[in-house]
Formats: sequence, structure tokens, C-alpha cells
Amino acid sequence: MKKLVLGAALVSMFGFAGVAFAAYSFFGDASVVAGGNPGNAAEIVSDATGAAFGGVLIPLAAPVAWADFDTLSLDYNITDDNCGGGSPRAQVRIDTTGDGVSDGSVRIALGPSPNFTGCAAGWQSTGNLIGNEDAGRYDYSVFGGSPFTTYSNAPAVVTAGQVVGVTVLVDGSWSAAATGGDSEQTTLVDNINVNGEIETFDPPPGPETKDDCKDGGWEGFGFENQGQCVASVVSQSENH
Ligand SMILES: [Ca+2]
Ligand SMILES: [Ca+2]
Ligand SMILES: [Ca+2]
Repeated sequence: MKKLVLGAALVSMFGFAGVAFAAYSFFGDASVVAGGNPGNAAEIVSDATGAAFGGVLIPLAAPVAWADFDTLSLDYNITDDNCGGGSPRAQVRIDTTGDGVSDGSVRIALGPSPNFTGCAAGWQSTGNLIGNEDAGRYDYSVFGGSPFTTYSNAPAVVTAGQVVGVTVLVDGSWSAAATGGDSEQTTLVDNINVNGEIETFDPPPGPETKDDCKDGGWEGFGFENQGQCVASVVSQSENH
């Protein structure tokens, strides 16, 4: 809830025109951790002894036509143990009925095509997944399309649809290739770019001057009041 308020304040402060998304939320086994690329990351876990899945959901503030949804990229670091079993992956939530509510997701595999196993260690960048023509990276089976195809083979129901959100998730606990045989797969994700708006999981930069705190500016930095904001500027300058 706090993050929602903060997002709204940042929008009004910097005037992002047509801001693309609201705050993210987690589902299953997911949390913000240090060790991002840089700063914080989201750690998403698939463990057979827990929820068996974990992910982050980034809703769009307003639906975007499939043809206008031109950027989706992220950084990922599979810390335990590997990609496999279709996990980790990104999913693009599509509204096909015009009510703003998702009717299913296009699935996009991460890692090396066409097997999506044997991922490299450490931080990897997907590049822009929209328009990606790697064999088998796209799965349109939820909408009656191919489960193993390319971006451009989207069925008509998808190309006529609206994007309402994106998820990045793991659910590979059943796959020995993904878990190393211990029924647990863990991945860090960072810098999720959803149509130009980037989720870094990092706190916003703090105020630099006392003036930044005035006229309600304190609210955008997450302070309780202007005095607390000014105090943080004073203590910053004393520490430098
Ligand atoms: Ca719908
Ligand atoms: Ca494991
Ligand atoms: Ca980060």
C-alpha cells in the first residue's frame, strides 16, 4: 500500500506522461533481497515443500494493445540450480474480451533456445523479448496457438487483444534439470522493463536539498512529514 502511494507521488512530481504501470506485487514464494543487478532484486522460489511457485506481477495502469506493447526485458540470475521445466519464464497477461481483466497468458521461456536448459551462471539479460524469433521461446497454447513457436506466430485472438500485465515466475520444482534434484529452484530477477517502465526493486533516490522536501515533496520520498525529510538531508550532508 505504501508503495502505491509512493508511485502516485512520483508520477505527480516528475509528470511521467501515460505512466505504464502501478506497483508490483508478489505471489507464492517471493521477496525483495540484496544482491541485485545492482541494489535489490526479487528472489522467486519454487520449492516442492512450499508454494511450489513464486513470482512478481506488474500490472499495467491501463491496457495496451498487443501491437503497441513493444518492450519486455529483464535481468535474471538463477542461483539454485538451473533453468528447466519451462521455468523461469515471463508471462504476458492478455485481455481478449475488452473488460480489462486477463483471460490468460502468453508464456515466454528464458534461457537458451530451443531447450531452455543449461542456463549460464550469474546475471543474464534477456534482451527485448518482444519480437524475439528464437525457436520455441513463445508458447501461445493458452489461446489455441502453438506451445513452441516465435513472437510473430501469435494467434489472432492475441494480436487483437490488450496487454494488462506481466508476470515473471518460477515453478520448476518438479524438474530435476531445474532443481539439481532437490525439488527447489531459486532465481533472482531485476530491472524488469515493461513497455519502458523499469522495476528495479530499489528504493527511490532520497532528497538532495531541503527544498526537495518542501511543498509536499517529503511525501514522495516516503517520509512521515517534512521535518523528517529535512532531518535526513541534514544528516546526509553531515556524513559527507
Ligand atoms: Ca477479459
Ligand atoms: Ca536446488
Ligand atoms: Ca535492483
